[in-house]
Amino acid sequence: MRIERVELRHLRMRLRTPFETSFGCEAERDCLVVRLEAEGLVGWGECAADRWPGYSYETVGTAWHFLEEFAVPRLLHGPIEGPAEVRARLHHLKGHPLARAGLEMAVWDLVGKASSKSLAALLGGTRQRVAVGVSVGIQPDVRSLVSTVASYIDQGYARVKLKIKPGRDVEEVRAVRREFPELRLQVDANSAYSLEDAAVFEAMDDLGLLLIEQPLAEDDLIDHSRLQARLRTPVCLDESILSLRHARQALDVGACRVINIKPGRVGGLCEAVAVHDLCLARGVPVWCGGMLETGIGRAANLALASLAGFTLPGDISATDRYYAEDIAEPRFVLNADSTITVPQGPGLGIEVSEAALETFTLRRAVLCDAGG
Ligand code: OSB
Ligand code: MG
Repeated sequence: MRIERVELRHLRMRLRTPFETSFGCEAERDCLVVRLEAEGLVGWGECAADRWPGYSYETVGTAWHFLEEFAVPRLLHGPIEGPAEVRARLHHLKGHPLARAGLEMAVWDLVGKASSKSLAALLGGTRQRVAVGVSVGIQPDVRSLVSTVASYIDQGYARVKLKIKPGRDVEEVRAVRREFPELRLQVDANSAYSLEDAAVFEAMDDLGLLLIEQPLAEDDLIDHSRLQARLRTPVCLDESILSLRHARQALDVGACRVINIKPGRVGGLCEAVAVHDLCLARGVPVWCGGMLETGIGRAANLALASLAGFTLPGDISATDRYYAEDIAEPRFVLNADSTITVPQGPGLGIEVSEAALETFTLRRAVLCDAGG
């Protein structure tokens, strides 16, 4: 197909409640939305980079630069076969996985619409509903943490992830565990610790956690393998895994026993499926992480999480948990069994409201094929 027109939008959306992690607190979420036009069809993609480089070095600003100057011109140059070709055309460019994933997602949406197949079907999904949980930010104090967790359990979430940071860890997790002895519980440190803090994680080893996510620095597989050797609880890597190669090497050196797959972080859905396939072949459980996406990115995450190897609940919560107003319909709702239904319509299976989009837009650019 020939991509004729590309529109980029920088959005800013207010979160229902501020989200605090070890790298900061945000009340608004920025992202970059990609809209492609090809042969009468429209494809949507979301780049999950944020306003500032807290989770990743990428920001909406760097993604915009990468897409506008380098990636989009390569896609506008001649017809493309499909998503794998996006990856191939950008192969000689370094870095910027979140940016390239946003562009690739929009091509997946186009391909799905052109072939009347859902993204889940294109990726090889095997289930219609996926098990999900909720990621709970750092709260002002232990009491409000316990009551926030209680309210999510009341809403039907059967798995809870607690964000932790130095000084706000063992005691808080213990308090939640004491209140909810049977809860499927896990923690995420977003790389805030070093190996000298191993005692913190050893103290959590008896709390029956499903996993400990990204305790140490993102570029440190060696210390993660030393930490994992000291724990019975599986270490799960998020920030450290930017590609299939990282996943293979992390497993080879015993740096983790579980992997959080985010299509954005690994540069797109093609690479995400490859990481999934590797883990499935090696018997390593995976789950789909989240980045506080809009309905666009969440639809893609649901499709990905429908693959057979996603055996742990994803960070894919109902639309209500994130935004009072979203840019896509339908809104995602939590089923009574702590699952969310995978969209079945063509492509991402959602309708994006251009009017809603407009209200959140800070900046917009249109790029067309110079040749016509
Ligand atoms: O580390 O998993 C993370 C949100 C933004 C950036 C990084 C992370 C997160 C979350 C929230 O934990 C997951 C979600 O519900 O989207
Ligand atoms: Mg994480």
